Amino acid sequence: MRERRKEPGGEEKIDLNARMDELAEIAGWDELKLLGTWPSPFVTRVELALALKGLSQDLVGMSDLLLASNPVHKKVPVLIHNGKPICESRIILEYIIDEVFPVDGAALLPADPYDWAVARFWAAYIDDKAMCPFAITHAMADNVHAVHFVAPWAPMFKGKTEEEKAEGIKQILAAVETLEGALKGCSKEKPFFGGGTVGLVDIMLGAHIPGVRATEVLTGAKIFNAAITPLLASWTEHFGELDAPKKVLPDVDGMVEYVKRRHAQWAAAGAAAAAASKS
Ligand SMILES: N[C@@H](CCC(=O)N[C@@H](CS)C(=O)NCC(=O)O)C(=O)O
Repeated sequence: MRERRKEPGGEEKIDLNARMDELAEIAGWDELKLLGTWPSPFVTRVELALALKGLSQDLVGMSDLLLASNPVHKKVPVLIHNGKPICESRIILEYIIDEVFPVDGAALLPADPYDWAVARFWAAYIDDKAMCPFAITHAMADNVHAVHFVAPWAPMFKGKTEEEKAEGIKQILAAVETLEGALKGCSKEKPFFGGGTVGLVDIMLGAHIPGVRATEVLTGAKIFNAAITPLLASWTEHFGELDAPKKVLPDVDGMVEYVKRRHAQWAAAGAAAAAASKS
């Protein structure tokens, strides 16, 4: 609301900050809409960043709006900020963190440019090399679902032999050990990759915690193992105690059920396709 105050004995004075807020409200500058699906870790990242910034948004499911907003990849998340779409979770995080809401809530990127570069390096490592228990590919047109994995998770789930699966697990554990080293370097003996508070890397990796836990339940493999990666094990605990993850992270049991259901659907679809090709 516009606030006016009077100078003692003077004219009515306009409070400029309140006026800016009022204009933003009229122009809809702060309208946020998040296109996403449960339990996508990429969507969860954005929800985490928004929650950590104290921002709220409407979550909108996959629809024609997705095709219109992200015609290149047709993937969620898409953040629509005042009618303008921003695609790709890491880019959305940087937009939320750096570009548009830099002073709201906690700082999520380090002030020091070198630390910032290091944080971005590990954010890319998580996406490109280390993490993605599963990502759901949703073919919008015919509603056929398939799944694609980020190496080295494919052999773990899709390996045809026990040796192939064991090799997948070995590669995942090697990536997790690399992340243990990253945490040691970035945290400077504090609990998070961001130091005393969570930052970009914590959000990127934190969104995968439920998927990792669900994978542990489904495969019996211990991925965040306190005996091998103690820093990451205590990081998951500290992270899970924060309000934003408590509010936003999907629950592990629900995820396990979801993956089982999806796997059954894909198996049935595969069997039906094989039968059709024989007839
Ligand atoms: N690199 C993308 C990955 C997003 C992604 O894979 N999203 C999945 C859901 S987990 C999706 O929308 N898939 C739809 C499709 O592939 O058709 C990001 O970081 O935003």
